[in-house]
Amino acid sequence: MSHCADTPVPVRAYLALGSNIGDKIEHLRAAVAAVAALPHVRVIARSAIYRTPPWGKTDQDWFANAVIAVETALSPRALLDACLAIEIEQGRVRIERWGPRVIDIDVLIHGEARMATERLTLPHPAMQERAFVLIPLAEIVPELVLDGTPIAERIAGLDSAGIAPIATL
Ligand code: A4P
Ligand code: MG
Repeated sequence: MSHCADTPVPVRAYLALGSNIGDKIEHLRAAVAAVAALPHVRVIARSAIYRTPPWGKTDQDWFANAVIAVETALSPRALLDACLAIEIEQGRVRIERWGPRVIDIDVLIHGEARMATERLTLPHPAMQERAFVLIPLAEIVPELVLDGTPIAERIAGLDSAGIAPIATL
């Protein structure tokens, strides 16, 4: 098989989804449908939807969280911009850091990409501290190793209290 120089080889990327306003489950499902409709993006795996206690800013409603795997020819920046556009389309308004949100879509990993720019840091810098990200991620890619540590080992070192699957994505 050959590839044209101007046609990037698709890479595997992982996206984290979160919602804690209104019909959370429906918001996650709508976001995945929107991701699946993007050109040059194919959804290849989806975790369950998990109910998770609020992290960081704890005086807010529980979250619905999930992770999907995609295969994409989009660059990291193009994929991020597409995710941010979906957030806006679904009515996200940024009020406060870590505050309530209709939908949050984070790019966790994009192939082998490693970068730290003003717009985008990859792999996502906070994912290793967040059971609400790693538990759904481990469901779809249990063999993942993060900076030399198997994902299950990472999860074992985190507080997973109150995190449980509640629906299919
Ligand atoms: N950005 C940089 N790197 C990335 C990346 N890898 N993926 C930039 C996505 N965005 C990235 O994001 C702000 C900017 O980060 C983006 O415009 C992009 O250019 P944001 O989502 O608007 O910011 P935020 O969500 O208000 O702040 P922050 O720190 O990103 O919040 P988090 O980390 O998303 O945390 N508890 C539970 N249980 N479940 C949750 O989902 N989420 C949060 C928010 C807090 N507590 C939670 C949950
Ligand atoms: Mg975000």
